[in-house]
Amino acid sequence: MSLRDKTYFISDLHLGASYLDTQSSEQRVIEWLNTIKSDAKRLILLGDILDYWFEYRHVVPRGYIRFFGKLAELSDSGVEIHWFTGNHDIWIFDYLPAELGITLHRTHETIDIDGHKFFLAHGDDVGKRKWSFRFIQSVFRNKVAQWCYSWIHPDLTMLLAHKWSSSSRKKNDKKGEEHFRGEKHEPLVQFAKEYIKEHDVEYLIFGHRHILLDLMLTHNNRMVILGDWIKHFSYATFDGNNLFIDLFVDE
Ligand SMILES: [Mn+2]
Repeated sequence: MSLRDKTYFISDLHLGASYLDTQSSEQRVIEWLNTIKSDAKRLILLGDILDYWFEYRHVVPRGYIRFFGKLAELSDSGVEIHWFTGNHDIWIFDYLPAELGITLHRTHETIDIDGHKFFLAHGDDVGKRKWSFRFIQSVFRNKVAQWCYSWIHPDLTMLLAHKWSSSSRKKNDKKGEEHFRGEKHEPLVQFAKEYIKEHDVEYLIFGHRHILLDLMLTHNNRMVILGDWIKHFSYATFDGNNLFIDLFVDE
């Protein structure tokens, strides 16, 4: 038995997205989870793990059975799992945390990992954002709006949600949004640079941008944007002393 001492980070799997082969992407993540289960102490899911999800009071959407089962298996075996919601999986309420034994985080948080301070955020609720994005976000997070939404038939809302998600992805693709725009033009880099002036953190880890970025901000502040599981299949590992970024290559 190897020692369980590692913390793993992934984000932006977008499982269930209509533009992905859901079964094969789910399978790939499960294969990766199998490789980490013997030495993982902690697993941090940094948002947009599911492309769309809405928990009703008594009913939950179809799909993701094997993925959820694997998370439950890890959690039952003692792996501490943290799920930070992104802008695609905000509507996780009390079902998944209870069923899977995970800790849910609705916003960015600084947590201590093996004596090191990590600022963790999906990345959609920090830094400079368009007013339209902020507006939509405040509606999505509004309790009354959520309640009203829950009374629309799910077959309809799910259809619309998947259509919206795939059209916004196409738009981003067209605009070349998913490429590094340079430090000055990356809101998360700008945010991190300001944040470390006033806060005592060593690592800042983000998702959301679907780019792979590993940047030393100062000699003791490092920021990472985790990439995604659509084209990068990337993840980070912290072993208590060092942070590594790897790609999960399918064999
Ligand atoms: Mn996102």
